[in-house]
Amino acid sequence: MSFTNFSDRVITFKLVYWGTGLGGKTTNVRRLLDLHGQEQPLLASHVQLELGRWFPLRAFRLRVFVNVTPGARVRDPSRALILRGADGIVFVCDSQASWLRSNVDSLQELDETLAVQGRALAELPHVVQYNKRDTPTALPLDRLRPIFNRHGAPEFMAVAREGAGVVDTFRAITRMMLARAYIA
Ligand SMILES: Nc1nc2c(ncn2[C@@H]2O[C@H](COP(=O)(O)OP(=O)(O)OP(=O)(O)O)[C@@H](O)[C@H]2O)c(=O)[nH]1
Ligand SMILES: [Mg+2]
Repeated sequence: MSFTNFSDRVITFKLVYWGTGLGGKTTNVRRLLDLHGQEQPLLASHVQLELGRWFPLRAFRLRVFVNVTPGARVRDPSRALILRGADGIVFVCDSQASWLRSNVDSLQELDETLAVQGRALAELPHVVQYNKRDTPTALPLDRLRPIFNRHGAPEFMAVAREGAGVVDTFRAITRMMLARAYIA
């Protein structure tokens, strides 16, 4: 849940990158740290990005706690803990054909974990990132979209390793979280 500190004039969000193991979640976050001139921790699983002031809430500085879920196949209860109270979710889909099943499992686990927490993806700010578009077996968007973007969320193609699509993805979800913070 976003938190507004009126005396310091900072709005804080919790953002979660969710997706299959090796899909490129940590690569996204490391790129974001570089772009914001922040140092790279050993593990970039839980980092804090200082964004400055964004239109239209110029009176406040934005701070985003970015959390990356460990994506290994085995179910890990820490993923539920990380997800709890998220203001926004980036679902990172590995576009490679051989990863289709893994992506499906990951999305199903996201749905189930949210349900246990009394929430649903359809009602949460979220975006879908189709990563690894540079790989030879990357599936066409028409194939991936019906499976991984059932709620018509903003979606982005990415080659996170080269930085492509990383910022667009992050800006979109941050705008959605910001809008939710003062509208809803
Ligand atoms: N070809 C290609 N490789 C990528 C891309 N993005 C990330 N990778 C590589 O994919 C591997 C896994 O990336 P990570 O960012 O560690 O993936 P992750 O989702 O954090 O994985 P877990 O921490 O295991 O859940 C690394 O070797 C990255 O360099 C991409 O767009 N294209
Ligand atoms: Mg990782």
